[in-house]
Amino acid sequence: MPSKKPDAPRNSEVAGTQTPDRANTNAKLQSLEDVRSDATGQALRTNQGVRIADNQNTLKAGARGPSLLEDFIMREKITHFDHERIPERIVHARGTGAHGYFQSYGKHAELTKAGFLQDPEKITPVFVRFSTVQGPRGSGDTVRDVRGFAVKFYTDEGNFDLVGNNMPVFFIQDAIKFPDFVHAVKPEPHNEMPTGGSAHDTFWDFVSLVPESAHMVMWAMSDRAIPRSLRMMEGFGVHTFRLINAEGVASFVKFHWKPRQGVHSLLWDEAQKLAGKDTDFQRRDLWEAIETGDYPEWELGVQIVPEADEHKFDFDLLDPTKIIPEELVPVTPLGKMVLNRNPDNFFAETEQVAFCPGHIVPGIDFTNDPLLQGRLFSYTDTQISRLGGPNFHQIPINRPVAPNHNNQRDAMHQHVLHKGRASYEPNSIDGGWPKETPAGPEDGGFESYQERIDAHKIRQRSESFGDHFSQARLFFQSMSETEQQHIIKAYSFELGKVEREHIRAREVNEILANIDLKLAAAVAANLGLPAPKAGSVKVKGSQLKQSPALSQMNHLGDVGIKGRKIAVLVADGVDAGSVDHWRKALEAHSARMLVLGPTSAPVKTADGKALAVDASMEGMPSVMFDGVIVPGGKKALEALAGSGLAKHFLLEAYKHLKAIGFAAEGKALVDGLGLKADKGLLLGDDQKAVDAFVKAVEGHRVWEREAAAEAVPA
Ligand code: HDE
Repeated sequence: MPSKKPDAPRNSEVAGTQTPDRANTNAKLQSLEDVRSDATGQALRTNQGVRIADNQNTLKAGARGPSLLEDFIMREKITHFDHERIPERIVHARGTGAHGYFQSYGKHAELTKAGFLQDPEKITPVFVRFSTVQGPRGSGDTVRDVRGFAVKFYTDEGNFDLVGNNMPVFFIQDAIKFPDFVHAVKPEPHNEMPTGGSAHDTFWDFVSLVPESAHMVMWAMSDRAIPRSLRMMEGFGVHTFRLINAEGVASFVKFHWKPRQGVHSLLWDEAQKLAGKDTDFQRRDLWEAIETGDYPEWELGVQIVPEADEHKFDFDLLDPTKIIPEELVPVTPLGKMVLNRNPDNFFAETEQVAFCPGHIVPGIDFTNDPLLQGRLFSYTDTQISRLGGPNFHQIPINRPVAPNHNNQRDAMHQHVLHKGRASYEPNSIDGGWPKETPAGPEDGGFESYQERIDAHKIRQRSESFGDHFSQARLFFQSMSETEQQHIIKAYSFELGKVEREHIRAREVNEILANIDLKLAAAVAANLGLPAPKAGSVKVKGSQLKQSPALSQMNHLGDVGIKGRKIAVLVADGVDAGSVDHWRKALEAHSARMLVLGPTSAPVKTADGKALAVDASMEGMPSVMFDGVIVPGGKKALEALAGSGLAKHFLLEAYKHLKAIGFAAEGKALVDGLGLKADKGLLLGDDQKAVDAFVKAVEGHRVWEREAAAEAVPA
C-alpha cells in the first residue's frame, strides 16, 4: 500500500491555482464550466430563445377544442422529448461515473516518456466510469457480474483511456468470439431473461463449450463478482501493454489499480436482497462517499517485464486469459488516483463519455494480444451509432485538454467552426497548418513501437494459448477455505438455474473436473449429478502452487474503517449519552454513522429529549451497513427486544457476519436472540469494546462466525 507520497490538492483547490503545471486541469474544468447551464434567475424560453408565457396549456381551437399544429412551443417541446434517449451501450450499459485526478509518485522516465508519469507536481484530471456488463441501463447494481473500471486521463499530450475491469483476465482469447460470448451472457433472446446475471442456459452452454473461459468464469463465480462497493475493487488493464521510454526502450506491462479502501465483497444473500432493497446500492455508495468528502483512492501500479523476458513464463503474455502472478512479478506503484467530484449531469457526463483502449499517448503502446487488437476497432465504431456520428470527441466530457487541430471536417453534430480554406495536408494556402510533429523525445509526435513482424497471414491460435486450466486451478487453490466455499456455492447456484442437464454435466465433467476435483465433486453433489472422475485434460499446472495476492483476504486496505457505514439502532428510552459516545468513537475513525429508529420520526431519549433519526430500520435494512451498534437505555432495549423489525435487523446482520456492538445492558437482548458473543459480537462500550468493534469492521466480516451463522434464519 502507498508509502509516503505527496498529497495532491483537491480539484476545487486546483481550480484556484495559477501555476503552469495546473493549466490543463484548469482548462478541463473550465471546458466543462463553459457548457454548464444554470437556469437560476433565467426566463423559460424555447430553443430559439423566445420567452414562453404559458407552459401549462397547448394552443387549442377553444378551451375544449382540438390542439393546433401551429403550436410551435408544444411541438418543439414534445419533439425534443421524443428523442431524449440514445442507444445504451451494447455491454456495460449500467454504470456510474466520477471526476478526480491522477498524480504520479515521481519521474518514471526509465519506463516511459508519457508526460503524466514524470512529475509529482502535475495533476492530471480523470473521469472514471464503473459498470456492470450484462444488464441494461436500469438493471440492479449488485448482480453477480464483472465490473468495468474505465479511466480517462486528460493528459496534456492527449487523452489516455485505461478501459479495464475489476478482474484481470477475460472469457475469450480472440476478439472474433466477443459477439458470441456477449450473445450468450445477455438475457436470452426469446423472453429477455434474466436481467443482469449469468445464471441461465445460454451462458453456461457457451462457457462449457469454450474451455478458454474457465479461468475467467472462476473469477466470475468468486466474491470479486459481488463487490461491497465500487470503492473496494481492484482494477486491471487485463491485456499486456507496452511502456516506452525516450530512448525507445520498451517494457511489457500489466496495469493494476489497488484500492486503499481494501478489496471487499458482499455476501451472495446480501447481493440478492440489495437488488430489491436498493437497485442503486453501488452508485449511491460512491455518490455519498464523494459528497461526504470520503474521497476514494487507488494506487496505479504496473507489473514490468523486460522485452528480453517475454518468453520466460509458462503462459503467453499476449493471452488475455492469463495473469502474471504478483509473486513472480510484483506491482511497481506509479501514482495515485483520487475521485473527488460527482458529475453535475448523469447524461451529459456518465452516459456520453466514450472510452476507447485505442486512446493512448506517446510512451504507451499496444501488444499483439488478439483481444486487444479487436477492441481497438470496436470502441470508436460503437460510438458512431450510440452517440450519433464521428464527432463524439467534441462532446465536453470527451474533449481532450490538449488541442486537436486536424483536417477532419463536417459530419453529424459538428460543433467546431473551422476557419480557413485548406482542409487538407499538405497545403500552401493556410501556411501548411496544421503540421505534423516529428517523433522523438524533443518534439513528441506519436510514433508506434517498431516491432519486427515476419509471419504468414493466417487464421490460427498460437499453441502457447493452449493451457486453459492451470491458472484457473491456481486461482481456486489460492483462495481461503471460505472463499472456496463461496465459489462452490456460486457454481451450484448458477448451474442450478440451468434447465438442460447436459449443460450442467458438461461444465462439471469437462471444465471443473480439469480445474480441481474437490470443486467439481462438491458442485456435482449439490446438483445431484454423479461424482465426477478426474478431468481428461493433462493440466501441466502453474509455476506456483499458490498466489496469495489472489485472495481478497490479503487486501484489507490501509484506511481502517474510514467511510464504512454503521447503523445505530434506537427506540424511545435510548440513552443519549451512549449514542454520543459511539458517535464520537466512530467519528474518530471517520466511519459514517446513521441512527435508525422504528420509524423515521424522532425518538424520545431516556432524559426526555428528542433524538432525530436518519432513517427507519425498514427504510435502511441491515444489508446496507457494515456494522451495527445497539446503545444503552433499558426501555429502548426492551422495545427493540419486542420489535420484529429490530430483531430481524440484528439476526440478519449476525447472519451476514457483521460486527455488532451491544451496550452492556443489552445482554438480555443478545440472549433473547439466541446469539453468542464472538470476535465481532461485543458487549460493553468501554475502550476495549470500541477497539474490538473497529477491528471487526476493519476485517469486514467475522469469518469465524460462519458455522454458527448457518443455523440462524434470516
Ligand atoms: Fe469492452 N466494449 N469489449 N471490454 N468494455 C465496450 O464500448 C469490446 C473487453 C470494457 O464505461 C463497448 O463504448 C470488444 C475487455 C469496459 O463506457 C464495446 C471486446 C475489457 C467498457 C466493447 C471487449 C473490456 C466496455 C460497449 C473483445 C476489459 C465500458 C460500449 C474484443 C479489459 C466502458 C462502448 C464505459 C465497453 C467492445 C472486451 C472493458 C462494444 C469487441 C477484455 C470497462 O465497444
